[in-house]
Amino acid sequence: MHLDLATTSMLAGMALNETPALNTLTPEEARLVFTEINRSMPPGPEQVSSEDCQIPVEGGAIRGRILRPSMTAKSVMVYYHGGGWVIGNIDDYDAVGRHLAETCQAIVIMVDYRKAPEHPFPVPVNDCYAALNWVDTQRSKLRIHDLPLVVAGDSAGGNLAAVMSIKARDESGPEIALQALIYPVTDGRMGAESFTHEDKQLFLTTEIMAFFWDHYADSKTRLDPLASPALTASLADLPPAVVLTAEFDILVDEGRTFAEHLKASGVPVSYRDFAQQMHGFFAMPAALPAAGKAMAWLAQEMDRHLNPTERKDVVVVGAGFSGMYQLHKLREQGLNVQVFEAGSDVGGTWYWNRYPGARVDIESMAYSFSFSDELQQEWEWSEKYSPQPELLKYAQHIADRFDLKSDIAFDTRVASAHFDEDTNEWLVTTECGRRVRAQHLVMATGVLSASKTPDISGRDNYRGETYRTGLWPKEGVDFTGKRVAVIGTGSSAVQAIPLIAEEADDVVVYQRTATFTTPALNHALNKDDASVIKANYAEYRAKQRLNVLGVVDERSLERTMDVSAQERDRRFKAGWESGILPGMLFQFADLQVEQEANDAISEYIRDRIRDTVKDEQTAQDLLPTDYPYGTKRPCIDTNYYETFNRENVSLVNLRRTPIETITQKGIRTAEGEREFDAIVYATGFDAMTGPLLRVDIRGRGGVKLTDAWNDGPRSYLGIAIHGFPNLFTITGPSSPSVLSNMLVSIEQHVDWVSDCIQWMKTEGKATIEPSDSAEQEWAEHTEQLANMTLYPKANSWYMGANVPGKPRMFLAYVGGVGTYRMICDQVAAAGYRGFQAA
Ligand code: NA7
Repeated sequence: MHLDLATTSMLAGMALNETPALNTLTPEEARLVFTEINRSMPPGPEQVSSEDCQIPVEGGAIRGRILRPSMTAKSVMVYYHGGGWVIGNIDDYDAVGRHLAETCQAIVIMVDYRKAPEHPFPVPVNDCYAALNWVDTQRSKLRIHDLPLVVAGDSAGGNLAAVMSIKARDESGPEIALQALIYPVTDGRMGAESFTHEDKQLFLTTEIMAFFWDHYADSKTRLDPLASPALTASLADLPPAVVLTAEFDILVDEGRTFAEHLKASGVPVSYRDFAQQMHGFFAMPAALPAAGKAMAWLAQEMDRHLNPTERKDVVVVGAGFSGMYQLHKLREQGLNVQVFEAGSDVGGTWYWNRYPGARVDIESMAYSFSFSDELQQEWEWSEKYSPQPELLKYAQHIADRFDLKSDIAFDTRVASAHFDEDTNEWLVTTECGRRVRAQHLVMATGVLSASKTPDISGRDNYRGETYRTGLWPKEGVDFTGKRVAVIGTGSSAVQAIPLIAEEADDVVVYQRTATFTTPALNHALNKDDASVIKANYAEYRAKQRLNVLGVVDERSLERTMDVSAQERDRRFKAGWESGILPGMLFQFADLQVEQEANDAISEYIRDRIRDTVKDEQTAQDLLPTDYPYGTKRPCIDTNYYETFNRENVSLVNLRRTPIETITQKGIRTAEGEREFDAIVYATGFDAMTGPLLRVDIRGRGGVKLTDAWNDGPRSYLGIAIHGFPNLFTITGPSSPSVLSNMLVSIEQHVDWVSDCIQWMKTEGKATIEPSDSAEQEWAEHTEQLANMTLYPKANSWYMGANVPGKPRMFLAYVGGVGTYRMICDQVAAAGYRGFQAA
């Protein structure tokens, strides 16, 4: 016999204390012993409020206790305590009631029914039924209004709860939404095989059970179905049931058989036998960890029965480009998909980032979907780099064109996603309480969607207008005539500052780290140029897919220091004048690998800053000097450096004069306070992991993703996570993701995930997840590659360095989009090598 360790030591303690067997005592003595045992246990959660009441019953009144949980209650549970109808009372069970209230989020009403032998059957039954009716008729007085009614109990209390369900059905009594039966007594004949097992005679022995029955009902009356519910003619039309038994309990067979009969009668039943547990374990929540687990299971099953859930094949979180394409693709495979989106419309990044100047920094002809030739032929971009409103229109066009909106729930943020091992499904719950079960969960939550709360002291003091680039107001902002502070100088600020400066009276830029940016040379897109690409789009897309960054330009294979200084300058100039993001980086093969090569290109860019910015100190402050070019996300801009030549723009170098605090009127540094009408936080995102970790995701064994990723994100291919079956992350950490043209990476991931889901369907697989070792190998591979580059030299969001306390590691795959695609394809072709499917 393998009894749970905590239970074993508890039994040993009872033996040491020479706790007498209850059947050797009088009922009064047995009650005292039982009270003593309970008194030795710690009390239940204090935050539960408690109020005693009198419940009228035939010939008098009995005590009741109303225990209210600290959070909003989801049900009202009338609880009948155990004790063989002879012993126990609501004081003995106070801790149990409190734990139940908190765990199950229920208002628990404990009923102190009268006990045998003074009050044999049917008095306890009648008391319990009177209490049930009383609760139901006093709903408004008890402030329980429309909450679903649950009857619950353990042992003899489980018997009473089962009997209440039958009585309420037969007498058209209160509507019971659920019966929770904890190792219930169901059959007065005591004939189940488990009664004969030596190793099940713990805490409750056959002799003690006989002692209880003898006091409760004589040999004839105990066969009444209201004493032995197992003998009820029909169990049909009873409320859904949650039945729990303990492995080493003489009642295990009675409970299991009753659950089976309920099920066979068409009653929805959740049944679980708790391994290594003895009778009574559930009522010892403070002493036995298993009791906590059993209560959590009960809460989960209550939830399942009380709150109807919808059933889908796949839940997709997010309706940006990834979520939209994922929906389209899976629908084409005949699957039933539900998408949840926090915003009021599609578009993701392009829905939220509406700040002035927001635009894509990969050419639009490249940063667009290839999956539909009609779409890519018919859609017309107006500029080389499309502005945010046009990108949003593109997203809306796709939603309409492929009729996606009917399966997207907008304004709906997903709160949690828990994997249910019993059904191999994800239970997804939204903040507004919608619940959907689905075999697969696709997190299409984006990589730069969790706007970082700026970690600057005094932020809440400020009385002026406050804006965050990543959460920009839909109606836009008019800065005319205003004094504006911009904090941050990443890509968003680089795009926004020149336009804010054109509007505002005065702009002060607070810079912590100077940025490298090169001219975007944006222009209206020439129709003929677009037509040339469109005529050869298939070839163009094929090139993108195999390119390092997912674009069409090729990286030179030459090393920087192998050419003359003149040739280097010529190439750097060509890069500077190319007007594209990789224009500089693709000039040589080793710019992101060799420090000397990088020094050369970094210095070239610094020279251009010196050339452009007239004020010497400002120019000096704008020079990025403490990280290699390209190791923080390089920017491309329109008039960024030139903007610092404007009269109304100034720069504060926070390395010299850090922000001391935000004040009511502005910002104070060591050089004094400056007042502003508006502060714009362009302070970035909790990148890559933030969007995933802000959802309460729990995998096998209830393991939280936040715990699994405590030391940094781990996944296989950036797509799937060990311990989190059937969960897919589009452009997740340790995939090329932010180091690539996102649209190319999104299409590749969505195609791969869709194929995988199709494969599972064809092969009849219920689950798929990567093995621990495959994940480990991928982590080592990605780390090795990153360490071969200069990336780890920068305190960048690529390294998680912009969020205090975030583990430092390189968050993307640097091996290139093409190589990565080949690896993913090979994994699939080899029958999903590294994955375990069952
Ligand atoms: P980024 O690139 O993370 O830029 C954020 C900027 O805000 C950066 O200059 C930060 O300086 C600065 N920052 C962050 N916190 C502070 C505090 N507390 N004080 C002062 N300055 C601060 O975000 P973006 O939105 O510009 O761009 C994100 C990506 O979107 C971009 O790379 C493109 O891929 C699209 P730091 O460098 O941390 O010293």
